[in-house]
Amino acid sequence: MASKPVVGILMGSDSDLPVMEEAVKILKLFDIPCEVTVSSAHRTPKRTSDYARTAEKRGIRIIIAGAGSAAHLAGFIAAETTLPVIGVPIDSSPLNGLDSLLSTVQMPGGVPVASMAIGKAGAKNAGIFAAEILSLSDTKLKDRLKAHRKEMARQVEEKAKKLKA
Ligand code: RP5
Repeated sequence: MASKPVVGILMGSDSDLPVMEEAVKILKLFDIPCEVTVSSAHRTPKRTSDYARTAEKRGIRIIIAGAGSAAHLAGFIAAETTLPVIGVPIDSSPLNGLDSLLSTVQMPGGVPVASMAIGKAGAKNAGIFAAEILSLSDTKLKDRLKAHRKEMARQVEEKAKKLKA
């Protein structure tokens, strides 16, 4: 039987999936069970609110929310829960995500959203950041995160060697 999800990934539209898949990939890499769903702050506000209000009771420990344009999804969710909320600004608009970045990062004091970078890099980092939070109470996960960093460094060294040759 699959373990219960501890990270909830939400996105404002299914068109955000190609970006948000980067977060899913990372969580899978670290064997962190997650659930993925679509819910919009403006198209389905009740569904989004219900999700945020029930997440903690269902065992979710961190929520990752990705949205584009006037991206209020992460802030909307953060308003309904004290779970850590990680926002991913999606580059789906004519402004290439600058609008989403500002909407996500500029939360008024009192209700935080941890904003990542725009687009795929941000979604990837959202997955890693969620893993880092969970690793505070999971030493095996912390070791795996350290090994992941080492592997990244090894790959850079390898590329540098090839360039030199
Ligand atoms: C936002 O509007 C979504 O998060 C998406 O990035 C953008 C476009 O949505 P669709 O029109 O593709 O459904 O709410």
